[in-house]
Amino acid sequence: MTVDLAGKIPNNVDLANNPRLLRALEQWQPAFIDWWKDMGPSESQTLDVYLRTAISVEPDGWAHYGHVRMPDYRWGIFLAPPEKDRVVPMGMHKGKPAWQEVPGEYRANLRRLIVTQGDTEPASVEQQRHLGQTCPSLYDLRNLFQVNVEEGRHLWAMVYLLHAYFGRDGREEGEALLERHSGDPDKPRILAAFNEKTPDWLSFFMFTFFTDRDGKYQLASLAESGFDPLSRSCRFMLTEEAHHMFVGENGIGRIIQRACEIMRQNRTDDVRAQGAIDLPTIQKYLNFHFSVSVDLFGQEISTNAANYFTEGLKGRFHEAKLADDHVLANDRYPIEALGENGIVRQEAPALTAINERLRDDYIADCQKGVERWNRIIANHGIDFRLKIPHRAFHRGIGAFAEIKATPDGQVIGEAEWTHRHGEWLPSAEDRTYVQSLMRPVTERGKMANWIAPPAKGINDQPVDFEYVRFG
Ligand code: BYC
Ligand code: FE
Ligand code: FE
Repeated sequence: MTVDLAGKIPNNVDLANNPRLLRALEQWQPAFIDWWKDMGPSESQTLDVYLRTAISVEPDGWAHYGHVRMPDYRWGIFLAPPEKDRVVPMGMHKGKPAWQEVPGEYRANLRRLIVTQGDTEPASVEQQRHLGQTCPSLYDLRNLFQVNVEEGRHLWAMVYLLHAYFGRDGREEGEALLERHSGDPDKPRILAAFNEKTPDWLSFFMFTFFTDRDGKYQLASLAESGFDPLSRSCRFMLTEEAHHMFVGENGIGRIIQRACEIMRQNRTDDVRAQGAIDLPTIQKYLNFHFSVSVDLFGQEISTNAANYFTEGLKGRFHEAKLADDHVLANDRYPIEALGENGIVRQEAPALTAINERLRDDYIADCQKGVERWNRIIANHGIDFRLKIPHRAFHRGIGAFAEIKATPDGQVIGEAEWTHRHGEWLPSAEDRTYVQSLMRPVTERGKMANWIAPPAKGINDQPVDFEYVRFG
C-alpha cells in the first residue's frame, strides 16, 4: 500500500491510478471546504493549531504533529492494511472471502449504514462550532480542534466509500451529507443525539466521553463487516477515536478535581460560590448525555440489526473473540423489558437482540470510566459518587421511550416526572450557571478557574506550550 501525501487528497487508496474517482472526490472537496468554513469551528480561519495529521497507517508513526493553519489541514483517506485471506466473520456467509465490491443484494443496507455513520461526523463538528470562543485554555482549544478535524476526516472516510462503491447514488449521498445540518428544522441530522446542542464545555466533555464512545462501539461493529473496504476504514478510524474519548474523560476528571479541591480548601459544598462546577450538576449532565447516547444503539429488539448481522454487514463488538457459532440461529440473550409491574429481565432471540448486546458492552465501558472519576472524588475523602443512570431513564428510542423512569430504574407516572425531572436533568438554571462560567482563557499555560490543569501536555509538550497561535 503506497501512501500519496503530495496530491490534492492525501491517501493510501491509489487515487492517482483511478482518475474517475479522483475527479469525483476533487469535485466534492471544495464543497467540503465551504461547509467547513460555514459550519465548522467559528473564527478559526487565522489560527495556527498544534494538530496531529494522519500520514500513514503504520501502528507507530501514523501521526504527524505540528502547527497548521486550520483551513489548510490535510484531510486524507486512509484505510487500515488489508488482512490476508480475510473472511466474512458472521452470519449466513460466514467463512467466505470478504467482499471487495458491494454485493448487489446488500447495496441498500450497506449504503444506509455508511450514510448513517457518515452523517454523525460533520454533525458533531456543527454541534461544537462555537466552543472555541469560550475555551478554558489553549490546551483545551487545541483538543477541541483536534477532535473537529478528525471528525472531518471521518466524513471523508465515508464519502470515499460512497464515491468509490456506490456510483451516482453515492455521490448524491455525499452531497446530502453536507446539506443536512445539526438541529436544522427542515434538514436535520439523522440520529437524535446529533441534533442536540453542545453549548458549553461541560457538555462537550460529556459528549466526547459518552457520544464518541458510541462511535467506538459502532465503528468496532462495522469493522467486522464482510464488506472489506468498510472494515478497513473503520479500523483506522478507531485509532483516532481513542483520543476523542480521552478528551472527554480527562476533561470531566479535571472539572471533578477542581470541585473537590475547592470543597476541601474551603470546607464547603457550595462550590458554585467559588466559581466552579458542583458534583450534583456534573451528575445531571452525565444523566443527560448518557441517556441520549444509549438511544443511539436503536431498539432493543431490532430486525434491522438481525438482518445486518445475518447478511454479514455489521457484527458484534470484537466478533472474532466471541466463543459461539457467529450465526446465532437458536441462541437467546437476556434483555431488560417492560413488564406489568416495572422493568423485568427477559430472554430474547440473540439475533434480534444484537443492538441491546452492543448497548450492554457500551454501558460496561462507560461504567469503568465513571469509576475512574469516582476515584478522584474518593482520593479527596469526599463522600459522593457519580452514577450511571438506569438504561430506562429519559429514553427517546426503544421500549422505555413509552414510559418515565427515575435514574434508579423505577417506573413513575407523568405527574411525578414533571415534578421531579429537574432533580435529574440539567435545569434552565443549571445551564445558565454553567454558561456563566464560559469565558475564554487564551493566555499560555492559564486555566479557567472551574477546571484543573491536565497532568501532562500533548505529544510530550509541556502544559503551557503554545498549542494555538493567534495570527
Ligand atoms: N435516532 O431497528 P432499529 C459516531 C430508527 S456515533 C433516530 O433499532 P437499527 C460519532 C432506525 O433508523 C456512531 N432514529 O434501527 C460520535 C429505524 O428506522 P426505520 C454512529 C433512530 O437500524 C461522536 C427505526 O428507528 N454510527 O460515530 O437497528 C462524534 C427502528 O430502529 C435511532 C452508527 O450509528 C436514533 N437514535 O439501529 C462523531 C452506525 N435509533 O427503519 C461521530 C450505523 C433507531 O424504521 N447505524 N432509529 O426507518 C446503525 O447501525 C443503525 O442505524 C442504528 C439504529 C444502530 C443507529
Ligand atoms: Fe468520528
Ligand atoms: Fe470521535
